[in-house]
Amino acid sequence: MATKPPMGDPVQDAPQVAEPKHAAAGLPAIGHTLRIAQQQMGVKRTALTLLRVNQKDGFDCPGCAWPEPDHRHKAEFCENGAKAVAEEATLRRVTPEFFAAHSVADLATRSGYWLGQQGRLTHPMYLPEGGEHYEPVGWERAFDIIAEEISALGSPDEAVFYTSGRTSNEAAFLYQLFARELGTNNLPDCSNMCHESSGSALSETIGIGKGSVLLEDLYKADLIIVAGQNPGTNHPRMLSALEKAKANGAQIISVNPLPEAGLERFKNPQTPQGMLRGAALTDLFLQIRIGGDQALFRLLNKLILETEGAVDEEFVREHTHGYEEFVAAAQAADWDETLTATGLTRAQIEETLRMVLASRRTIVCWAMGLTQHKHAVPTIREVVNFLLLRGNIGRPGAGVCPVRGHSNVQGDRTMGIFERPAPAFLDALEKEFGFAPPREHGFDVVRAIRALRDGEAKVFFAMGGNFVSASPDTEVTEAAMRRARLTVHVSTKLNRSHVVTGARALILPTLGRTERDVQGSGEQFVTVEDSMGMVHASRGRLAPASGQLLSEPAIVCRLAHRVLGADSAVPWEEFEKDYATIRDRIARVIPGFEDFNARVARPGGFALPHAPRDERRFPTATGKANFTAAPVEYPELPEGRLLLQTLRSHDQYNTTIYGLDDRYRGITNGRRVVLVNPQDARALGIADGSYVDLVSEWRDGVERRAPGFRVVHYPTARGCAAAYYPETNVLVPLDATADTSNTPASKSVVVRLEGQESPATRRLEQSATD
Ligand SMILES: Nc1nc2c(c(=O)[nH]1)N[C@H]1C(S)=C(S)[C@@H](COP(=O)(O)OP(=O)(O)OC[C@H]3O[C@@H](n4cnc5c(=O)[nH]c(N)nc54)[C@H](O)[C@@H]3O)O[C@H]1N2
Ligand SMILES: Nc1nc2c(c(=O)[nH]1)N[C@H]1C(S)=C(S)[C@@H](COP(=O)(O)OP(=O)(O)OC[C@H]3O[C@@H](n4cnc5c(=O)[nH]c(N)nc54)[C@H](O)[C@@H]3O)O[C@H]1N2
Ligand code: SF4
Ligand SMILES: [Mo]
Repeated sequence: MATKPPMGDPVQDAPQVAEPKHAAAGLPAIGHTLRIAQQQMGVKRTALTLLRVNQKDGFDCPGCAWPEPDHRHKAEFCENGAKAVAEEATLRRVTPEFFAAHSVADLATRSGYWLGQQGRLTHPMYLPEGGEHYEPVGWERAFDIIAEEISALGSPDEAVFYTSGRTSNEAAFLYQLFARELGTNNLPDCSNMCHESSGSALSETIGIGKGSVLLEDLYKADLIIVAGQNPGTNHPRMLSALEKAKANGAQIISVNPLPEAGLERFKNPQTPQGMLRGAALTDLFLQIRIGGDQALFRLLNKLILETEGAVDEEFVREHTHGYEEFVAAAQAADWDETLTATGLTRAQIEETLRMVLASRRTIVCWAMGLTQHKHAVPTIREVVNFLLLRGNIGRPGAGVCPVRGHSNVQGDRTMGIFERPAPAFLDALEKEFGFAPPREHGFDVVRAIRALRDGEAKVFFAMGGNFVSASPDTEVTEAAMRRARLTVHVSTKLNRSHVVTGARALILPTLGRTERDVQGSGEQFVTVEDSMGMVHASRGRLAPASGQLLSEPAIVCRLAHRVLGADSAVPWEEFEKDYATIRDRIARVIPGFEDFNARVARPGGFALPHAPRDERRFPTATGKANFTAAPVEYPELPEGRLLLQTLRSHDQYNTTIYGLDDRYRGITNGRRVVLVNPQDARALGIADGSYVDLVSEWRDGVERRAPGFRVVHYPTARGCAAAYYPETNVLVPLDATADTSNTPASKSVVVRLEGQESPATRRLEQSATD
């Protein structure tokens, strides 16, 4: 059986390169949206479906977690939202006949792109021990198999329950309830690889692991700093919000090793002027070296402290703790060290300071460019220090804005998908349901992989996602997965995690967001929480992709009922019949959801409480907002090496590949590219267009290699390189994680580039010798 992750088809993957773009959206985006959507759905279904995205009576966009504005247009979606919808609402199907025609070994040689392109899963499928093909299986038999393997475990802690961020609040609440009633907190989720560093840093410093701004705050800000985020691709409608903020007088600083097209200029497809000229968004671009952000904010903090009247002393006195220690650390910040760490000039930092001091209301937005580093948590804490100094938390137009990834990743966490649940949450569960939930912490993603690798976990269950492709150290993760007794995936689409299996495996096909969900009590809706803590309903309208699909809540209810049996303290059958009964329980267990059913019935939903934002109250251990004073860190780069960040192209949603283009970066028809600064490339003797292997260097001495990448000379910061995830996950060592949050450090991988002939030459040579 093939164990190596597939390289992608070399014929298909033949990257071409043109000049990067300097503006995002506009007419080409609309054409591109419709083309992709129509290929998957046809013309009529495209029109009907897209008109329902993000409408108050429609479904929540399955793309990112960016919030919807209160006043909605007819077309309330972006290009990448449309692609996410098309991916789910596709008319292509993966049927039992498909699995009969393709063995698991065959599927394991296909690229992730190919697997995803096959369409929606239609039937529960079972791979028996020693089997070569998945076979159709009835739902009841599938639940029996899971129950069999779970009851054979020495302890419930030998099972792992992963969640991706698309799962609804209702399904997530039931899923964690099941895991905990079974007796484990092994609830790793995609957040562990994503914004965990933000959650860690924010809970400690402001007392809640979520952002403190609402959409209106962006419109009131004087200064918005966007650090480590590429909204043009990953949160496209954030550009409309930034455009509006600018029209209201805000200035924007972007901090990024790459000049990202969307942040440079935005052509709003919803206005005629926008389509033509577009608006310049970034006022100041700080082309920072990878991992230099903590040093940058530390020096800015020192400079603020040195400026007469710049500190909001009243706020510091009334609301914060740890100031003296922080001041001492900030005073030690050093210009030379900061210039080295950031690659910026003195003039750029002075200009930044001028803009910071001119602003009375400042917001910092960030995403994976800050969270996926060894020192991600202290970096984000330094951002908090920066905002606290000038009282920029808990008043309009100011605050922290970690921009979340998956459309309900924040809601899943609110519902208790967390391997380290707060005691108060467990107490509330215990009181409501009358069983004693386990108190020991469970496995996060990295620990779950180790446990599977070491034979300590034997059953792996995933509520969505694509664990083996999204996780670091692909070869280690795949080997770990293959040691499991049973792997189970609740999924909409085929992906690599279905073909790298334990001894037995199940695929449980489920409804997507776009689809109608009818249960015993009639048609159901679910709820989601966006990146700004707004909760609202999502109601699918399309007929399900197949008559065999069960909803995620139904799958959990039936599984729990089967595994826990009559002893269960939870009315699983009632929950399956009527999701309003689940919401009644959520209302009693989770603060902020009081009267949930009534409030979510209102169009647009409601905002969850956020003490720092609403009342300037900081529910931390000290009862105040905490300044922190960690030592400044930045990555060290050995001679002749580059620091590689692994990021998203414009045509992908995490491990789902929509197409082979990255339009704004000028790359088409291929994904195996590595972007290198031309001066670095010259110094290393690597020509534009040449082919290299990426070899990662880590202290364990294991060679991790990703072969066959085309070098693209690209204006990234010096010493830095960029290549797409998930092809490069093979390079990210399992043990290379962020301190405190344990998030894989997938934005700072030390690599060397090793020369190689181009695949075309290799093919020619091969045919000459054949
Ligand atoms: N279309 C689409 N939308 C998505 C996704 C998708 O795959 N496709 N994924 C969703 C998910 S789950 C998430 S988490 C978000 C991800 O959203 P992003 O975080 O925007 O995604 P990345 O592509 O990882 O981009 C990271 C950005 O940080 C920059 N960066 C890298 N290292 C550093 C650094 O050290 N410092 C600074 N200042 N910048 C740095 C990179 O150049 C890049 O611009 O998007 C969500 N939305
Ligand atoms: N090197 C590197 N690795 C990374 C990152 C990086 O920047 N660099 N980013 C990390 C981040 S931020 C994240 S969030 C993770 C993402 O990790 P995951 O969330 O595990 O991965 P996705 O690719 O989003 O999952 C896609 C799969 O979800 C399933 N799916 C889609 N919709 C639904 C649904 O409604 N219900 C169910 N049950 N299944 C559904 C489909 O089968 C699809 O194949 O990857 C992380 N990995
Ligand atoms: S910005 Fe995000 S949530 Fe909004 S339409 Fe686009 S992909 Fe969907
Ligand atoms: Mo994410």
